[in-house]
Amino acid sequence: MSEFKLTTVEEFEAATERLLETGAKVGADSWQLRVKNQTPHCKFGESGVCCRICSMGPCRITKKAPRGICGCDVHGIVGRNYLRFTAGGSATHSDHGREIAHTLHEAAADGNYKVKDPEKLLRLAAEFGVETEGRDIYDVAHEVAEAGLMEYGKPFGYQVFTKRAPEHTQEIWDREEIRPRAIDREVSCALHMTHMGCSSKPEALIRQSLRAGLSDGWGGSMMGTEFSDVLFGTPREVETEANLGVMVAENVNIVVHGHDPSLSEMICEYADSKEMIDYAKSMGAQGITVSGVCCTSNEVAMRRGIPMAGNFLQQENVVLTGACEAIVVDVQCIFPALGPLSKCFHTKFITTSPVAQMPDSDFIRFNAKTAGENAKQIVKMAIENFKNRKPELVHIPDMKQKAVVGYSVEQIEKKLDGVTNTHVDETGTMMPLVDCVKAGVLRGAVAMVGCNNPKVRPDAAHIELMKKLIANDIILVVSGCSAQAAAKAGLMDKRAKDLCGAGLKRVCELVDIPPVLHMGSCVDISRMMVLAARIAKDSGWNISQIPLVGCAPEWMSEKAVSIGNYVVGTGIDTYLGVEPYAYGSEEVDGLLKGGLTDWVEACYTVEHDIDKLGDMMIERIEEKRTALGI
Ligand code: MSK
Repeated sequence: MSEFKLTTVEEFEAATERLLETGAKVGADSWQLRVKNQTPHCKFGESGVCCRICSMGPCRITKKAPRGICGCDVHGIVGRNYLRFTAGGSATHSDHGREIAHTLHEAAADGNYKVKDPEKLLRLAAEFGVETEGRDIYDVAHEVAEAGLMEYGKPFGYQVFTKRAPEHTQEIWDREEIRPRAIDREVSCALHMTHMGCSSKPEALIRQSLRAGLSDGWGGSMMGTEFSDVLFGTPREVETEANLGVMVAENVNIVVHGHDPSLSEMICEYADSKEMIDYAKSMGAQGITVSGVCCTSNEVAMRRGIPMAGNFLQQENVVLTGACEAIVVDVQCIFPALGPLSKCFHTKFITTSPVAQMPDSDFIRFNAKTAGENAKQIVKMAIENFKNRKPELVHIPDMKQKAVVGYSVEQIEKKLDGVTNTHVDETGTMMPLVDCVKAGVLRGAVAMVGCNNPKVRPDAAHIELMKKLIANDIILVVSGCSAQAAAKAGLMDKRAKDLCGAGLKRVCELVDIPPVLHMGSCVDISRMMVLAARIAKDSGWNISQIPLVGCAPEWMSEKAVSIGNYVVGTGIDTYLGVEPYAYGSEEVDGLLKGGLTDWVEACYTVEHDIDKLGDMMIERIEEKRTALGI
C-alpha cells in the first residue's frame, strides 16, 4: 500500500490554477474572476439593512435615515430579511423531500423505482400509523408516501418526526411555540409575517425563523433522507475516491451535480449496463466513468461508491478538464455559469428539472414515470459527445484520495455493535459511544456541514478545522460539501487515524472507522439530528448537554441558514465562519449570538479567524464536559 499523505489546500489551488490556464485559452469566465468584479460587496445588503419588500422603497437604514418609509426600524428590517432567507432554505430542502415522496409514490415491483429497504419502510409505516399487516409492500409504500406528502399541508397538528426528539427537546419546542406545523405552512407563514405591514418585532421574526428551520430539519429534509433510503437503500460503509483525478481521460465522463438522487441513481444504473459500455467502446472510449459534484455526488457515493469529483467551488473545474462529456444537473447549488462555460468546451450541460432551468443548457425533462428512458437518453448523449473532445484541451489533475463513506445512523450502530458484541435491539444503542465520551477517550463531537464560499479560502477552513479537532480527540460527523473537502484531503481514509489524538486513534482502530464520518448530503443533516436524539436518549443527557457542537465554516446558501436554525433550535450550539446578513441590527444579532440560549439552550457563534473558531469549539465542548462532571 502506498504511503498515506494528506492532499494540501496548496495542491488543490495549484491544480485549479492549471485548469484556469486552459480556461483563459478558450476565453472562459470563472468564479474567481467574477468575485473580483463583485468586490467590494454592498454593505447595506451584507448587514441586512436594505428593505425591498414593498415598492415604496427600496429603503436603506443609515444614521441619517433610521426608519424606512413605513416607519420600520433596522431591527424589523434585518429580522424580516433573516426570516425570508430562512424560508427560502426551508422551502428548497422541503421541496426536495416532497419530490422524493412523489418518487416513492411511483415505486412499483416492475417500475423504474423499487423499494430497496423494506425494513425502513415498515418502521416509517409505524410512525405514520399506516397498517402493514398482510399488505403488499408497494401498497404500504404508496400510503406512507401519501402520509408524508400530507405533512406538507395538513391543517392541524405538528410534524410527525418531531416525536423522534427527546421529551425535553419537545417540551422546549412546545413552550417556545416553535414545534413545526405543516411544512408549507411554516414557509407561507414566514412570507406572511414579513409582508409589508406585518411583523417587525425581532423576537417574533427570529422565533418563526427557528420554526421554519425546524420544519425543514425535522420535516422536509428528514422525509427526503428517509424516503431516499427506502428507495435507494440505507447507506452502508463503502469505499470510494475523491477529487478531480477520479475522472478518466480514456473514458466517457458523466458528472452528476445537484441534490436529488432520483436522476443520478438512474444514470448510474444505465452507465453501468453492458449495452451502454459496449456503445461507449464502439465510439472509441474505453468505458464510462460517472462521478459527482455537490450533494448528488454525496448521495451516489454513500450508496454506490460512485467517486466524488469535487464540491461546490469545484463545479467549474470539472468542465475545465476538457474531459467532461456531460454535466447533468438536477436542483440546487448549480452555477448558471456552467452554461456559457460548457460552450467553450465540447461539454453538454444538461438540465433536467423544471425547478432549475438555465440558458445554454440542453433540457431533458426528467420525471419518475419516464426516468429510465430519460437516463438512457442522457447517457447516450454523453457517449456520442466523446468524439467531439478537443484533445489539446484535456488535462485532468492527477489528484485523488481514497475515502470510506456511508455512515448512516444505522451503519454507525452496526459498527458499535461489532465492538461490544452485546445484543442490540431493532433500535440499536449508542452506549459504546457515550461510554467513550464519559471516559474522556473521546472529548466530544463536531457536526461539520455546509458549502464553500469565496469569502473563505475554499476548503481550507473545513480541512484545517477537522485536522485540529481530530488531533484533540474530537470525532467529526460531516455532510454536504464539507464531507467532500474532507474526502479530497484524505481525511476519510482510515489511515487518517494517525493524525488523531491517542483517544480518537484508539476508537478508530477498535471500531475500524476513519476519524471523519461521512453522513451524506445536505438533507442528511437530519441523520445528525436523529443521532443526537439517540445519544441523548441513551445517555440520559439533554441534547444541549452532549459535548457536541455544529459548525459551518464556509456556508453560503439559504439552505445553510435554515439548517443552522434547526440545529440551534434542536439545542446544538453552532459555529459559523461567515457572517449571516444580520449584523446591521444589534437586537437580531444579539438574539442569534446569545439570546436564543434562553429559548432553546443553544445559539450561534461567528468567528472569521478559523483557528480561533476551532479553539472556541474545543472550549465549548470542554465546558459541556465540565457541566456534566465528566
Ligand atoms: S451542495 S448547500 S454548496 S453544502 Fe448540498 Fe454544498 Fe452547500 Fe450546496
